[in-house]
Amino acid sequence: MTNTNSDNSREWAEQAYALLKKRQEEQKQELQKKEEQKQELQKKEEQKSFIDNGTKENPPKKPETVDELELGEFDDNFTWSAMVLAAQGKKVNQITLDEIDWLTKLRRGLEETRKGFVSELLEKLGDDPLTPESLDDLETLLIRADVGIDSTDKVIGSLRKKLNEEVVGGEAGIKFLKRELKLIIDKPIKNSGTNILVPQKGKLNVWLLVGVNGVGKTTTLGKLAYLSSRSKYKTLIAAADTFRAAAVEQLKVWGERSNVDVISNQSKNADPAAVVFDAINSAKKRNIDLLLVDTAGRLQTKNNLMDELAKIKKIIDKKVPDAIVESLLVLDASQGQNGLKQAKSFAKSANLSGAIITKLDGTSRGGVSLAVSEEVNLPIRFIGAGEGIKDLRPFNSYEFVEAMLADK
Ligand SMILES: Nc1nc2c(ncn2[C@@H]2O[C@H](COP(=O)(O)OP(=O)(O)O)[C@@H](O)[C@H]2O)c(=O)[nH]1
Ligand SMILES: [Mg+2]
Repeated sequence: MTNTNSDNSREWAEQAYALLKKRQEEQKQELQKKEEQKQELQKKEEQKSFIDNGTKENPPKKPETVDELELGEFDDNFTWSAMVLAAQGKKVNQITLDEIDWLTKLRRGLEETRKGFVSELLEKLGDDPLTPESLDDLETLLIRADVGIDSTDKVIGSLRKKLNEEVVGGEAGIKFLKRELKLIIDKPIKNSGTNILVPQKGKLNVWLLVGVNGVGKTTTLGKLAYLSSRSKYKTLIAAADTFRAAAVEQLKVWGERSNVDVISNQSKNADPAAVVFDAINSAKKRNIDLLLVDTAGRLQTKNNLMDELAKIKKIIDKKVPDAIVESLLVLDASQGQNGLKQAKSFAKSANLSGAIITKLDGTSRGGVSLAVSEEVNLPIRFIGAGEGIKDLRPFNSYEFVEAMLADK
C-alpha cells in the first residue's frame, strides 16, 4: 500500500463507509419488517391453538444464531482496512463488513508483533537512507518477531545486495521488506498449485485437523464448519478426538451454531478410526462436500499419535480412494519457535498439506508464520485471530504482511 495518495484514500474509504452504512440501514429495515410479519403470524397461530385445545403452548425454542456485525465508527481502522482491500483491486461498492471487521482484528492482533518491530525500525531509520547498521538492527528485530533464522538471512541478504547497488530510503526499505516477506510466504502456496484452499465440488473433500493439545484444533474446526456451511458446501463433522471426553460436547456446540451435524461415538475409548469410518459412510449417503475431522493431540513424541493419524488416513484411502484429503497442521502462533519445532516433527511423519495459524490475536510472535513457510515449506491456508466463530479467514499473504508491518 502506498501513502502517496492519502487524500484520495480517505475519500475512497469515506465512500465505502457511506455505502456500507446505507446497506446496513436497509438490512435493518428489512429485518424489522420480517420480524413484524413473524410476530403477526405467531399471534394468529397462538389464537388458533388456544381455540383448538384450550391451551397455550410454549413457543418453540429459537436456535442459537450467530450475531450479525454492526458497522463501527469511521476511524483509522476502517480507513486502513478499506485501503488494504482497495490495493487488491476491490471496488468501493464491493467491500463487506465481514472483510473490514476481519482486517481490523488482524491488524489489532498483530499489534504486539509490530510494536517492537516496525515502529522501532521506523524510529531508528527516521527519514535517512538505510545503512549497514540499520540492517543489523532489522536483523535483530526480525529474529525477535520469531521470523526464524533462515527467513531473516534471506531478507537481510536481499536488502544488503540492494544497498550495495543503490541508496535506499526508509519508506522504500519498508516496501522492499514487505515484498521480500511476501515472497517467502507465497513460495509454498505457489508450489502447491492452489492459492486458496476450497473444497472441490462433486467430490468428497476430507480435511483432517492435526496438532498438539491446546493449539486450537477443535475451535478452528468449528470456525471452518461455519465458513463452509455459509459458503453453501454440504458439511459434516467427525469427532475423532475420542481421547478427551469433553471434545465431542465442544464440537456439538460449534456444529449447532453453524447447523452442521457431528458424527461421534460416545462410548469410552472409542476407536478414532471407527468414528471416521462411520462419518465417511454418512458423508457418502448425504452427498457431503466437506468432511471435517477433529483429531486428538497428545504429544507428537508419542508414536501412537502418528500411528493413529496413519490409521485414519488408511481408512479414508480405502473407503473413498478418490476423496481429496488435506492434512492441516494447526499451530498456535503464541508458541513461537516451539510451534516451529512441532511443525517440523509433524511434517516428518504426518504427510501434511498445509498449516493453519491460530491465536494471532495478542501475540508478539506472529512472525512464526514466515518460519513455517520458509523452514517447513508448508502453505498457510487459514489464520485465526480470536475465539469467535467468525475469527478465521482464508490466508492472504498481502493482508498478513500489511498488517504485520502497518505503520501505526
Ligand atoms: N485468543 C484465541 N484463542 C483461541 C484461538 N483459537 C483457539 N483458541 C482458544 O484456545 C483454547 C484451546 O482450543 P481448542 O480448540 O480446545 O484446542 P485443541 O486442544 O487443539 O482442540 C480454547 O480456549 C480456545 O478458545 C484464537 O485464534 N485466538
Ligand atoms: Mg480439541
